[in-house]
Amino acid sequence: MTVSSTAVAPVIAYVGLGSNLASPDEQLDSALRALMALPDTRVVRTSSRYRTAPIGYADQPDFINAVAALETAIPMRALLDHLLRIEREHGRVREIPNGPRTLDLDLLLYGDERYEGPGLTVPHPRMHERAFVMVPLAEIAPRLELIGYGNAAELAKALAAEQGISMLGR
Ligand code: PH2
Ligand code: MG
Ligand code: MG
Repeated sequence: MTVSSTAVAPVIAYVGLGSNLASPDEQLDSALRALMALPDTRVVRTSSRYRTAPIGYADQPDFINAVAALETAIPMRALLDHLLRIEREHGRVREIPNGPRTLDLDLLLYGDERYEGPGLTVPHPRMHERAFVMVPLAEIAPRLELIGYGNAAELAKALAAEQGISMLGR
């Protein structure tokens, strides 16, 4: 399938980054370079890195997580295709759902658009319940409002108190 890449008016998109295999910090360094190389895109904020306990499937190493804000004119589905390509270029293989991975890039938000289609729901349907997403997101966008769930900083504070997460710095 080909997805139209005709540039759209720039939006701020938020991307969640995660890795728990094969030198996670280097995976995130390399993934950020790949995001910076995207056409019609500027990486405008990147959060600190966080060490986070695995959620969903417990028997795997801790993750390193972060969130990046992109100002991008790439249409939403084309941006998803880029994220999946970058994951593949980092050796991502899809085995166990929620299982260990070299690189996970999740499209969390795309402007204020709401979208439900094959393989993609925006806003990301579980982001509001995950400290490993909300804490780095709130670090770079504390005043963001998640429709139906409230303010990013307040959500992050509540989730951080109940799930394991610790800041590692850059
Ligand atoms: N990603 C998942 C499932 N569980 N847990 C942590 N701590 N960090 C993740 O990025 C993560 C997870 C599915 O993508
Ligand atoms: Mg994910
Ligand atoms: Mg993913």
